Amino acid sequence: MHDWGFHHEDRRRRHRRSRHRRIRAHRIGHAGSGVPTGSVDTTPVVTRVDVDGDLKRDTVRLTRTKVSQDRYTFRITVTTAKGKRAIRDVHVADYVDGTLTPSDIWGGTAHLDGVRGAEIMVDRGGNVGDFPWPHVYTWRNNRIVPAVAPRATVGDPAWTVADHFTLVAGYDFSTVRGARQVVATELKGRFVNSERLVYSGTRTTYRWAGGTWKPVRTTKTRTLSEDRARDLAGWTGFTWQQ
Ligand SMILES: [Ca+2]
Repeated sequence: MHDWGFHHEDRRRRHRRSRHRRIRAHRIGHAGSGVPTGSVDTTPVVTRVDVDGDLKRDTVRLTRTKVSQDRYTFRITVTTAKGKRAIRDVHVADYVDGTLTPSDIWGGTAHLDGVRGAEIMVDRGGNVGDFPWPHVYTWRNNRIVPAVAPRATVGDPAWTVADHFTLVAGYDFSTVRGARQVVATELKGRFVNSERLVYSGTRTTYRWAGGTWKPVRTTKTRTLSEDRARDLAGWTGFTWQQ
């Protein structure tokens, strides 16, 4: 039973690695044949979306500003349509070899909370390990600040997203009677025999009120099949814009 679990994990990890390689190959291909093998393409990610809520599109850039022995510094720069600029530095541990690029950690932009303007997501996990470590940033009072996940704290604002045999977690966003709402799912996986993995856990509904996610109710799930559980993994109800 245990062995099977580890095989399962290996398989997913291999799958992720090969996908990652394909994406990287694609990007290098895009940069043209002049990129020598082994060099790091640190081309910024640049996108245009309204961040400050005035309905005019702003420019969002994610750049890699520094690599030290044990961490990267990436920088989010938002330049508004009116020309205001705000920056936020984001650190990512360097477990590998200094090759992480802005597009590797870029998650996209999307309107999540009840304040007008898009949020910005980056994965501070740096594509290492079995779980992403998403951090979301938002525009408040001319600054870019962490958008704290429901149930999280300013000190540890990360969102919990997983699609793994031990844990499935995700967020389903919607607008209900004019109010933004999110249902956070956390399910633990359990093998009932060597072939069959099931999940159970909680789903908590939060509503945006008074500038924060207010818990509304928590329900326990029944025992869910692997397929049903995985439908609840990650970000649903919207699409991160690249
Ligand atoms: Ca704007």
